[in-house]
Amino acid sequence: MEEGVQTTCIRAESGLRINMYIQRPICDIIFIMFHPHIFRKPSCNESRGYTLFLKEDYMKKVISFALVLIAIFSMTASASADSQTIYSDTSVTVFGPLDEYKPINDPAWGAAHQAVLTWIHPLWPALDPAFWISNTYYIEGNIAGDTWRMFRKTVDLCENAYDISGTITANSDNAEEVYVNGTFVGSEGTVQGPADNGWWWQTSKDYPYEATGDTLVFDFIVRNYAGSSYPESNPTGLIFQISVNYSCPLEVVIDIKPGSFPSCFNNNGNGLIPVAIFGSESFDVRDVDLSTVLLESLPVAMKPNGKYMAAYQDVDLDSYEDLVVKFQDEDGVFEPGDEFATLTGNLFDGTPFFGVGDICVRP
Ligand SMILES: [Ca+2]
Ligand SMILES: [Ca+2]
Ligand SMILES: [Ca+2]
Ligand SMILES: [Ca+2]
Repeated sequence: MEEGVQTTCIRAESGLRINMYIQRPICDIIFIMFHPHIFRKPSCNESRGYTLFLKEDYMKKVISFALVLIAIFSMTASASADSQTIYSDTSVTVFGPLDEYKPINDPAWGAAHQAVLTWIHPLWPALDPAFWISNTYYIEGNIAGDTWRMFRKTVDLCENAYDISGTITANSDNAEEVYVNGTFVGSEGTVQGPADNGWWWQTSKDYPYEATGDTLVFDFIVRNYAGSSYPESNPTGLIFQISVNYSCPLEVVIDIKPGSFPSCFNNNGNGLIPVAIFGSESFDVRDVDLSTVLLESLPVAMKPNGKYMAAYQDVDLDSYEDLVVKFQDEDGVFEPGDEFATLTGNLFDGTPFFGVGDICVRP
């Protein structure tokens, strides 16, 4: 991804949609500022950019604000490659302690709390710039027996992220189990069963993982072995570094029922829904593999002769060829009240893409 802010504004009939390639903290600030005016939750992603969907009555104000933003952040913002590195800090949530082992998501873990920086044993190895964290600075309460804590870090990637993999490097006092999106990926020390009192806190362990999903949830169950009642002689904590490598699909511009707004159709389980997929300088619609295109779960409809209902034409007269595909509506795919539908597909080279368009479903 090239440096700088790349901004495109698309005037959807129902409002304004702005894509900006900006850094995550800026994205978060914008979301807070515009929250009452956003009609679709934005995706904050450094590599894919930030997509705002704004209500119609707010469009004019936003246009001027967007221009200011471009001026400000074109100096500082840079899009990253599709990778992130996450370090343990106080953004992690923590559950427990419990005095017995429970699996992740067990109701016994109770409410989540923010992690705090914990007292650091002088012999614990560092993993800069990650922090040793726990639920309290000093270990508390029932330290005559073993205790278990669960730590959770949630990482947003992008819509329809794919090819997700990375390595979790973690260390804990005394033993940990590691999960990604609920799947066990490894452990060090004995988290369940009799404690073996190995000095597992001396060493970090690497946990390679692969995953699917727009969001990754990393869970760590950490067991502190029973020890003396003096907090500084039997501390507990977790430290980790997580690399995440992933790819994001191309986002393309579509118009469901091209040229008409609202884009209404009857929810009667029959009839054809046309969708325009707009080409651009960087997106040649002839690269689209029609056999992979779906509107939600609907494939492109076929003609009696076995060919796809698809036509190449310049719908918006911008001199770039567009692709109009038709979908046969089916019961249960759309419901009255649905406001958006997502079109997905692959290019012939396997690159996935998606686009979101407004819909209006007549009962
Ligand atoms: Ca360890
Ligand atoms: Ca300990
Ligand atoms: Ca439309
Ligand atoms: Ca066009």
